[in-house]
Order: sequence, then C-alpha cells, then structure tokens
Amino acid sequence: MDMDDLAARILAGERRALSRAITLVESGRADHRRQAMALLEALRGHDRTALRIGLSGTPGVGKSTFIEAFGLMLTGQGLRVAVLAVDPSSARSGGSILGDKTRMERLSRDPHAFIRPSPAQSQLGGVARRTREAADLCEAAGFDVILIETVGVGQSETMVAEMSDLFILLLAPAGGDELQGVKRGIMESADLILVNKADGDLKPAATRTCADYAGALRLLRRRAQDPQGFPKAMTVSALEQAGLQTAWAEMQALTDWRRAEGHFAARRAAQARHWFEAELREGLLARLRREPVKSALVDLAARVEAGDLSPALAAEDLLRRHLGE
Ligand SMILES: Nc1nc2c(ncn2[C@@H]2O[C@H](COP(=O)(O)OP(=O)(O)OP(=O)(O)O)[C@@H](O)[C@H]2O)c(=O)[nH]1
Ligand SMILES: [Mg+2]
Repeated sequence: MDMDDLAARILAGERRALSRAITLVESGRADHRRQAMALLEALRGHDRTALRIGLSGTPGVGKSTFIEAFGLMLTGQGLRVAVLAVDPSSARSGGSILGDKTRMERLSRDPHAFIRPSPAQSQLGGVARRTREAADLCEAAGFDVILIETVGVGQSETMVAEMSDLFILLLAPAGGDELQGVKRGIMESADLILVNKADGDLKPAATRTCADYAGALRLLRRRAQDPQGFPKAMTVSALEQAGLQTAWAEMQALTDWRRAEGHFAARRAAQARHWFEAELREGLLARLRREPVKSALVDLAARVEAGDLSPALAAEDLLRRHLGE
C-alpha cells in the first residue's frame, strides 16, 4: 500500500480511503503502525480544521439519539459530519455497532455523514491513540464537524476532553435535587451541559436539573478560555429535536470567540504536547515489558524483595544499564 497515494485519496475526500486509513491506525501490528505514521506524516500541512466536539454521558441519557438528530441538523445545513465513538465497554460487548447503527439509522445513510463505531480494544492508551489519529484523518478528509462520543465511565471522558475543541456533557433529568454524582473534574472540563429529554412529563424535571447545574457551574473557578456566560447549561430534547439549533449557536459563538482570542490554537497546541508526553510514557512502559529489560526487572525486583538492594538503587541500576540514563 502506497501511503502518499492513500493520503492523496483521503485529501480528495474518498470515504473508502478514509475507512481504510482508520483501520490502519487501529491495527496493533508493527508494520501497520509504521505505515500509519508515514500516512499521518504525508497528511501533515493541510490547512483544514474541523470542529472537534467531545460528547459524554452515562448509558441511556440519549447520546445516540442526540448525535442522530444533531448530526442530521448539521448535514441539513450542508456541513460534513464524522462520528467517532470511544466505548470502554466495547471490548466486552464486542462493540456497540449494532445499537448505534439502529439509533443512528438515518445519519448512517446520510452521504454527508461518516460514522465509525468503537473498535474492540481493551487498552485505554490504544483507544486514545486510535481515536485521536482517526480524528486527524477525518479532519484531513474535509469534515467540518467531528463528534467524539464516549460513555461517562472511568478515564475515557478525560481522554475525550483532551482531544476535543469543545466538550459537552449530556445529562438526563434528575428525580431529586442531587447533582447526579457528576465528578467535579468532568464538570470542570465541560464547555456546555445539555440536559436532554426536556419533553413531555420530563420537562419540569429537566428545567430544574438545568437550573441546578447552571448554579453549580457558576461556583466553578473562572477559566481563561471562556467568555462571559460560559460554561453554560441548557435543556434540549433529542427526541423532539428541540433546542438543538440554540445549542449549536452557543457552540459556534464559543468557538468563534476562542479562535479570535487565540485560545483555540493554544488548546490544540497544549493537547499535542499532552499526547506527546502520553506516547512517551507508553513507549517507556512498553520497553519495560520487553526483553532484555523485562528479565532484568524481574531479577532486580527479586533482589529488592529479598532485601539485598534498595528500591532506589535497583531502579537507578535498571535505568542506567538499559535505558541509557
Ligand atoms: N423522552 C426522551 N427520550 C429520549 C430522548 N433522547 C433519547 N431518549 C430515549 O432514551 C433511551 C436511550 O437513548 P440512547 O440514544 O440510546 O442513549 P445512549 O446515551 O446512546 O445510550 P447508550 O448507547 O446505552 O450509552 C431511548 O429509549 C431513547 O428513545 C429525549 O430527548 N427525550
Ligand atoms: Mg448509544
């Protein structure tokens, strides 16, 4: 496979080339990895920028329904929309392809949309790299908006926030007055909180929940990358397609402001640095798991356990002998 040719076809917006490229970045094979890196290098330097929107929410809040309705609204305005998913449970369930394809039936048939379900991969590091590189590929292919969906469990939310220009938290109306146990860290990384299902019997509860979150957001420390009034909480109904246009207008207003103030580019730069450091850590840890370091590590660990060597000295010895320190 010629990577320059594949790059040219991606830049020309060929969907099959894009699918093939994403398969390549998902692969764990060493030769595929080399090809993927050559491909991403060949694509460097284009001047396309997609708006990357991370969307997080617990199972059942309506992520798929929202993405279908929101995505169709955007394609209806002539925008090209890519949907990527990060599902930490997909390693267990074998991917959420089935559920998502039925929930996003119309969007998946839309020629202006591209939906790529989560691959079955257990390691979060691998998922992060795959999703990040898939987003780069979609951006090169000329998509205007990239939606990155994740279920709100574990580290996946933080990971998605670290690769998005905007991070959106989708919530369901709460019964009581509790803040649904949303972790503080996630609240702090949200740019927009959307309380979904603001329709029918659930509407009063959705309005109350929204007010609760708006209050909680006001208590958070002001962030440099926010204009007055952000982060914001709003109600929507994915089912009745209500509030979606308003939500999109808020996302655009925030993005325009951040671009004008330099925060957009600064955030991307900080993210690039973050992922460089993450890759470096992964790479170093991978070397510890490979020979000859692996055996040396087992050997030194045994000596530390036996009390023959101090932990610090053992670590220093391994670093000096094997990692060129
Ligand atoms: N009333 C109401 N129901 C909704 C709305 N959006 C989604 N639902 C319903 O909520 C249920 C879950 O919706 P999904 O879109 O599958 O939720 P999800 O967040 O993708 O769920 P997982 O993929 O399991 O994480 C479905 O029965 C939807 O019909 C809404 O705006 N209003
Ligand atoms: Mg879903």
